[in-house]
Formats: sequence, C-alpha cells, structure tokens
Amino acid sequence: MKHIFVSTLFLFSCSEAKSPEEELTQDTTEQDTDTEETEDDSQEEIEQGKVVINEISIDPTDTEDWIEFYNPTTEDADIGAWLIGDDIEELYSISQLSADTIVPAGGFLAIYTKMIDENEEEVGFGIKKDGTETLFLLEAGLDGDVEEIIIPAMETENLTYGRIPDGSDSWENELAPSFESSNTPE
Ligand SMILES: [Ca+2]
Repeated sequence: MKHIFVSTLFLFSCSEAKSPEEELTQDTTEQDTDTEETEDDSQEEIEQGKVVINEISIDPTDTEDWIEFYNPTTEDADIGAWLIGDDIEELYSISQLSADTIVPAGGFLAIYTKMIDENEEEVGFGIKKDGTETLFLLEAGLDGDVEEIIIPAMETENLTYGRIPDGSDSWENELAPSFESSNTPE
C-alpha cells in the first residue's frame, strides 16, 4: 500500500510537468546551477536544524548497507513515516526497515536498507557502489518534495559517504565508517 501511495503522490506533484523523468532531470540541473546562489539559504536551513541523511555505507563486506540520520535539533524526531529507496517508484517507510525510528536530539539513528519481515521475506533495497545509484528521500509532510542524493563510485571497500561536519552541506567520499556517531575523515 505504501508503494502505491508514494507513486501516486509523486505523480500528482509532477502533474504540471511533462513526466516524472523530465521533472527529475530538471531538478538535478537546477540544483547544479543554483549551488552558489542557494548557499546562504542552505546555511539557514542548517541553523534552523532538521534531520538529514548524514552517512551512507555502500555495499560493505560484512553487513547490509546502512544509512545514518543526524538530528541537529534539540528535540527527538520520529522519522518512521519518511520514505526512502533507490527507485522513486518503490520507496520504503523507515518503519518498514527499522523497529527504531527515533533520531534523538543532537544524535544519530542508523538503519539497514534491508530487513527480513515477519513473513520471512526480504524487504528493502541495496545500494550499488559503481556510481550509478541515486537515493531518494521523501520526508513526511513535505507534499511530495523528494530529496535526491547521488551516490558516488566507491573504490575502496568498507568506507562510507557522508557529511563533514555532521549535518553540513559538504559531502565527502571514503570516510571511515562511524555508525551512529560523529563523521570523521579517513
Ligand atoms: Ca556517522
């Protein structure tokens, strides 16, 4: 049910555009060209504070892929209704992937992107490390506004992609993994 709902919501939000694909392409282009101009706005957003994806472990050798969220605010945040995935047509709620959905104030929550449900079926998705993947995040209450994170190619195993410092707009590749703790350069 969740999947159908998301697709419908997304298509509805794009109804004035030509197609979801073109809309996505447009968004990406706009983001690229507006990077300089929106820097101040982004800074403001960080100061106001909101929960963000902070670190992504892509195809590690010993565990499933995991995604770490960081909450810079002074209040715990429940992200159970947020939707995530590597295919815009097939997103999963955080609560489908993780029993724990609270990102504590000033703290971290990491979730694995795959889990086995009560029917012993695999739920979730995997993130490829060949530089071809985009991660989609749909925050609850944002009327279909989708955040996209383009996953870079990972050349060294068991390193991660994340924000330095935590919650900032600056992403760095090949970090030493820091599951539910502050991101550190390799
Ligand atoms: Ca971390």
